[in-house]
Amino acid sequence: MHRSHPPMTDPRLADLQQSLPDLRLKTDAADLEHYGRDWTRRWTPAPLAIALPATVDEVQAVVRWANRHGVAVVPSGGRTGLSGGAVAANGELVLSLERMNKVLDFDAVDRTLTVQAGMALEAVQNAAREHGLVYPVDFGARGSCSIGGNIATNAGGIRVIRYGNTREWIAGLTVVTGAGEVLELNRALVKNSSGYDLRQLLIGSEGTLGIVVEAILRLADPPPPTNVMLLALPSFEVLMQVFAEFRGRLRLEAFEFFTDLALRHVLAHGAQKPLEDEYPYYVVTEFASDDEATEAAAMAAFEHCMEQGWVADGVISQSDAQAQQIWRLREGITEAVARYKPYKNDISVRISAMPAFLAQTQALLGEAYPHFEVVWFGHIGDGNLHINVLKPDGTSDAEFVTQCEQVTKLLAQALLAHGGSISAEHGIGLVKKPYLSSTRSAAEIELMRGIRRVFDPNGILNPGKLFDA
Ligand code: FAD
Ligand code: 2HG
Ligand code: ZN
Repeated sequence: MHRSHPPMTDPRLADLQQSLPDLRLKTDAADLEHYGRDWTRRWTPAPLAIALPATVDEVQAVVRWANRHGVAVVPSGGRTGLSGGAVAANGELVLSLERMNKVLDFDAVDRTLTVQAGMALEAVQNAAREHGLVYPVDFGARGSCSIGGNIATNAGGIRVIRYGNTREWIAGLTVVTGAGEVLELNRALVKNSSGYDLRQLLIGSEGTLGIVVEAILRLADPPPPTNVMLLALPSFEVLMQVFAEFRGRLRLEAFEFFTDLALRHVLAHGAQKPLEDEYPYYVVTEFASDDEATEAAAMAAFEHCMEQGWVADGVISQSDAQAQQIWRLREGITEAVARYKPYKNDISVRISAMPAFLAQTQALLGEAYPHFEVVWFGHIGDGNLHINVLKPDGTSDAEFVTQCEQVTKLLAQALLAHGGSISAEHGIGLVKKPYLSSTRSAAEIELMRGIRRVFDPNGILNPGKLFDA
């Protein structure tokens, strides 16, 4: 087996290598660059080194070493995060879970899959399928994001409307806290009324309380056969009416939206044009369709929306390949706009507050960004909008971010007024840290700080992320 043991000039690393001779460490410049950044690409990577443990014991030993030397540790999954949570730009040790990527157990009675945290989401989905069940959390980064990262951000995705967020599917967790203790949380119990549920506290904690090393995942029955429909809408105002109509008649698996500008970028990136004409707004919806009655209900919903003038055109998938083509229009947006270094907003309000919030936000952004391309899309059925502002050629990165942050302040105020959230599913990380108080009260943030001190008394886990200590 090939193993690289780079010369450890830093005495702290020399100590780590000496106390854990089998631990894989990387310090090459290319590795520091690769593992030091996530999808945000805003910060210059500058980690001390990358540790790639293979066992829980190694993770624990690394955390104890970090406490002894006062070295910050950045837990790292697939680094597909969009909020800078896995960025290491200040001499931290990146602790990558990528070698801990195996299925540990399947239990047919409990209907659970126990996995190591570095396993990719797609590999988890495939493993569940091998047992005739599904792990239903799903989104575009499935091939490269890790289950540990999903848990640390409480990831959402395209099927939340039916299955909820990652939180719903975690039956148990093994974590190494910032203090270096190993905790086994909930152990797959269905009922457990024995005090604080620390498992839930760890979910969405963005690597600031503990390192998730293993997870027991609940699995679901496979969904019934589904159909996918693309709907073209003449205006934003009718979006929620179309949603109500489809939700009222069908068992929805997904209800997603995007604008014509999003579509143009995805088409320019290689997707196939779905409809003859162009329209300002589009919806992709997937719904159970396993008999004539559900097919008739889908047609009735479509026809009703056409009669009302809420839908102008549409197409329904006739094959799996066509369903995938339709999904590509929605799922391909993030990759298609990546070259414009977008400034991303990931916001949510209660579904019932969506129409009023949409109207206010459209007006606000129309005024604030007259010269920027703004790509709107998202999980509208969950009250979650992604607003990507594209950087124009010729504007420097710093100037662009400064301008966008002015607008985010206004957006944060609107969210505060509507009781919404500045981060629906991507996490706070570094990107949204200045706006946390638009979503959480001062008292809540102070309690979170206190909790962090209990789990991580020396503040070694992901310092500077989520909030400042
Ligand atoms: P990373 O980026 O490596 O890390 C994210 C955070 O988790 C960091 O704070 C990190 O320190 C922490 N962390 C990572 N692993 C661990 C661990 N084992 N223990 C403790 N902390 C850990 N997100 C959605 O919610 N819904 C979507 O629909 C969605 N679609 C996306 C589509 C694309 C194309 C891309 C690029 C991203 C998308 N994302 C989406 C964002 C991202 O994929 C998710 O946030 C994902 O959960 C991150 O997983 P990761 O393994 O890449 O985490
Ligand atoms: C999605 O829903 C992801 O496609 C990514 O959450 C959103 O790129 C984004 O802003
Ligand atoms: Zn999303």
